[in-house]
Amino acid sequence: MKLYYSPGACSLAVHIALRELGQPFDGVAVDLATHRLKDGGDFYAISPRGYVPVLEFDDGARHTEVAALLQFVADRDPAQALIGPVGSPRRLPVTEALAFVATELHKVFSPWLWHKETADSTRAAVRARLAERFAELDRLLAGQDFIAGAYSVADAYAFAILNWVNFLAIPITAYPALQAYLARVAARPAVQAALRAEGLLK
Ligand SMILES: N[C@@H](CCC(=O)N[C@@H](CS)C(=O)NCC(=O)O)C(=O)O
Repeated sequence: MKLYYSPGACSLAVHIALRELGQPFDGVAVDLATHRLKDGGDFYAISPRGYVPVLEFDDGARHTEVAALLQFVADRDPAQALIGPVGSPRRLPVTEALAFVATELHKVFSPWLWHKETADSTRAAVRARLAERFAELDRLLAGQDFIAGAYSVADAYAFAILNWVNFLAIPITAYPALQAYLARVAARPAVQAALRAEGLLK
């Protein structure tokens, strides 16, 4: 299995999940500025939208979408420890949180705050919406350690996206529980290993 990723991008979520569960994979780095692989290959030939992450299977099948890939990776663990069995009381909060992260965090940050051409008014509106979501998460995480109760693939996703505050210099000191949460997730050995493998940690 191959994971096409770009350092620090949303693909980090899938990378973390694979490492959390000890699932073997080959990482293939993509330069998102040029949409080229290290060997010069055209990433659009692999991912027509030009997006990471892509999981490629040994039979050549390729699949995308962070929330779907995380469910797939978590379900390959016989214990389903990072998601819970279908229909279980654990599963709904985890899949609910995956959808929340995808639509209320990931696609609020991206593409708006990553593109120079985004108008200042749009940038301000996006930051205001994110501030509301950060405040909501801060309230939630003041009462529990992880976003859906016990640590789950939703935390891998939330961490990958919320970690962008560091790249975008968005202060989060007003959200101490959220800050503590990010530190808690970052300290996990699998997260450290993924960050290191992506060149984001020395
Ligand atoms: N809906 C997709 C979005 C993936 C996405 O936004 N990927 C970004 C990196 S976080 C990307 O590859 N952007 C490259 C581009 O816009 O050309 C998913 O959830 O996987």
